[in-house]
Amino acid sequence: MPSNYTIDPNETSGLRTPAEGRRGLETRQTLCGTCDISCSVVTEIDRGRVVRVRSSENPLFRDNICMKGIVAPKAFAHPDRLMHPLKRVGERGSGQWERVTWDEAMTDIGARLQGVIDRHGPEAWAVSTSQWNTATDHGLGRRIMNHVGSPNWISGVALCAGNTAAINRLTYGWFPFSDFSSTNCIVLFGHNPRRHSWVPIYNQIRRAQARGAKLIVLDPRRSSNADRADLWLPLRAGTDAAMCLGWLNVILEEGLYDEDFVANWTVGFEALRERVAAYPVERVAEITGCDAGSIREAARMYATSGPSIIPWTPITDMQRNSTSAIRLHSILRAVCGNLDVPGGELLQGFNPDVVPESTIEMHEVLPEAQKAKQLGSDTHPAFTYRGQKAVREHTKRVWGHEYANQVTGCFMANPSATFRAMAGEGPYPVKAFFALGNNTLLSYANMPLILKGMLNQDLIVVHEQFMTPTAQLADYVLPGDSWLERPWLHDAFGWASMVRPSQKSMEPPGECESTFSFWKRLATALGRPEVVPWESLESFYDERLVGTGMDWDAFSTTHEVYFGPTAYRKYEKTGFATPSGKVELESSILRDLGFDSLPYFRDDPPRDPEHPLMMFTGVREDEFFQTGQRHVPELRSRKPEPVLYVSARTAAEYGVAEGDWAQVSNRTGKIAIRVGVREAMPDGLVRIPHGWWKPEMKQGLGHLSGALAHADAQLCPDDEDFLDREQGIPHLKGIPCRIDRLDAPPEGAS
Ligand SMILES: Nc1nc2c(c(=O)[nH]1)N[C@H]1C(S)=C(S)[C@@H](COP(=O)(O)OP(=O)(O)OC[C@H]3O[C@@H](n4cnc5c(=O)[nH]c(N)nc54)[C@H](O)[C@@H]3O)O[C@H]1N2
Ligand SMILES: Nc1nc2c(c(=O)[nH]1)N[C@H]1C(S)=C(S)[C@@H](COP(=O)(O)OP(=O)(O)OC[C@H]3O[C@@H](n4cnc5c(=O)[nH]c(N)nc54)[C@H](O)[C@@H]3O)O[C@H]1N2
Ligand code: SF4
Ligand SMILES: [Mo]
Repeated sequence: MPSNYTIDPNETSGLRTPAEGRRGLETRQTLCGTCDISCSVVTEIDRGRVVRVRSSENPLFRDNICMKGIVAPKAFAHPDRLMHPLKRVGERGSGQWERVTWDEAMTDIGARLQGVIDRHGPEAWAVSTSQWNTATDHGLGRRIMNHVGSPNWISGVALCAGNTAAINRLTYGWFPFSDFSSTNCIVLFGHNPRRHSWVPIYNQIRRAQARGAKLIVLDPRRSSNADRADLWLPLRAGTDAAMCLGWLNVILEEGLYDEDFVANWTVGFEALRERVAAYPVERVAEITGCDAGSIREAARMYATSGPSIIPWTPITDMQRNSTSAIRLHSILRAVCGNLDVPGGELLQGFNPDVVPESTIEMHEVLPEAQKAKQLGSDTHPAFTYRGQKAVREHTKRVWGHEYANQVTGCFMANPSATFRAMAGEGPYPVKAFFALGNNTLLSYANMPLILKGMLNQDLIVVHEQFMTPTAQLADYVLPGDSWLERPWLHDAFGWASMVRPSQKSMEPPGECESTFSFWKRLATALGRPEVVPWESLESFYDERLVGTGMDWDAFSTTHEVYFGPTAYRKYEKTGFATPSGKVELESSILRDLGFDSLPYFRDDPPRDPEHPLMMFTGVREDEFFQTGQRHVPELRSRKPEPVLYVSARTAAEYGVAEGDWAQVSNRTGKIAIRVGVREAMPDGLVRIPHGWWKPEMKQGLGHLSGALAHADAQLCPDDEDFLDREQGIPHLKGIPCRIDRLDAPPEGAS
């Protein structure tokens, strides 16, 4: 995710802090890419290899490092690291590979992709990537797809910040980021940063609390941030939208909103008031399971302590009511006067000196007829080209860019619709699938459907560092470099206007290459070398940095962070980038798309007696980033097995105890998992960790290194009842399930 680092507005740019290596070792100023928060770190290099990673000395970034960053040099030097291009020789998923050269691989990939395009049209090519991890894609994948004619790009950002960016734009035209530095009140809707999980945000919250800022946490579980909060509301999982409606009810009824801002800069206030009146606090208390008194207290605290922030949270990105919940956060920010004010929610735009990824992507070359074919845009349009069409001209007017693609999430295909098309159940076939830095099988809902879709492909290409379950099903597995082995220009994905360089620390091992190089090779293999004209990442950066007056070399050796002076309340001059030019409390865009123009709460489907428990996936484990790192002994030894959490009473009720093996199942699938009894869990709720597979277990179809037995995606449904209406993203925060004790441990258990 883009960095929510808070910057003193009086500074202009943070010049590099000199970093001394131990024993005179060479150092590089780098951004850790092991997870998606990109901590500023220093690498120490001995005889061409990174031997140590430590946090930057710069006061802006000091102490931002976790165990995954520290262990990265060992993790990337692991003997299982993919070093050479591999071509499948047996049946798909048989685990039989032949080593080939990059040139052989790319020539064949180009020809086979062209064959799919010739047979089925360019829309038959889908790509799934994680901009977070690969980090050097820089929009080049979109650029090639746009030139070739495919709109079917999906990403993990559909469940994480990318979709939030798209939904925020519906209300006020841009996705703001929170100013922790001078805020008086922080509200965490579930979000739970820790010492080893997005440590920069953890540190910012702690610093804000130390200078007196209030903290409100909404979490069904007594999380570590709940423990340190001024107010903790243990709401029922999946009820965040109802909670926000209750807060608004209090805020509007008690007149705690910013009347001037509402009068001058919003539309739809009366309609909102009417909607909110349908959610009196008593009703909200019933829905959320929180007492009415603390709901009122929290609403008042947020509205009256200002400036207050509701930092982006992934929790409401993954709910049945996600669009309403995200809109409600936006509406709370706006009516309480927190937009674009110091200590509030900053709307920054792109850095004017640096060419943004949105420009690189060239969405303007994809014909409207191809945009219209984007999968899912007919049923769940919110973050597709169709859903975002109405903000295009206004974004151009206010932010200077028609296709501003914040957090890469504003013009995506719908993942579930894409997997259905891959499985032959869509409006047209998808027959070629590329995954770059994304363990697709495990990283969306409904793994059985994704598997079916992958088995129905004519061509699968995976660019990876390790032989993941997804890679095991590919026709070609291509070895990716790591963040230690490439330069990187981090433009905060258009979320903030801050730009940071990361220097290359060492040469990639074997034949590992960057995604930049992959896309450049693909453009050439498709007979379109002019689409990626830059010779190297460095020359590409030289061009993007022209407006700074520096080339990459000068920029990366002198700057650790680059930003301009912060201006506030810019909307007073430009208006907001919405059709009305105001904050749309009632959304004209959603109305025109055929949806409710006001936020609402849709309750769970009726309980199913076969599956009496509720589960949510998440609560990231400190040791791993998403589906990664299970191969790293230093980390895995701390957490050898997946573990669910339940309360003591729920464990007793279902006949399981701490350390037992259990089966968790529902109508989508089943997994085997160890039981952990935790006081912090409410009764009846089960927490399932994300992304489990075991690299040491048997590879290939039928096994997939334990992913079939352990991945949370086996339990996440994506039928309509469990999809958000407007975006079509899956509900991962309130899925029915049951727990049964297993008499014997599953295969591969330690
Ligand atoms: N079922 C389910 N799905 C989810 C979630 C969930 O909780 N449950 N969480 C969602 C969230 S919050 C997010 S952010 C997304 C995350 O989705 P992603 O960020 O795509 O994460 P992963 O799918 O774990 O894939 C990362 C893969 O990239 C590889 N990799 C790492 N660095 C590089 C690199 O530099 N180059 C290349 N080529 N490969 C690299 C790693 O080995 C790993 O296999 O998933 C979302 N999907
Ligand atoms: N070590 C480590 N750090 C990571 C990651 C990792 O994989 N490992 N992943 C990174 C990524 S991509 C992301 S998106 C973040 C995610 O990290 P967080 O935002 O912290 O999300 P989770 O850890 O999934 O869950 C946070 C809290 O949400 C609560 N919760 C569950 N359901 C609900 C609900 O319906 N409503 C509310 N209000 N709360 C609920 C849970 O009890 C939990 O305490 O972590 C990032 N940091
Ligand atoms: S939190 Fe850890 S893994 Fe993530 S960027 Fe920072 S050091 Fe790297
Ligand atoms: Mo995420």
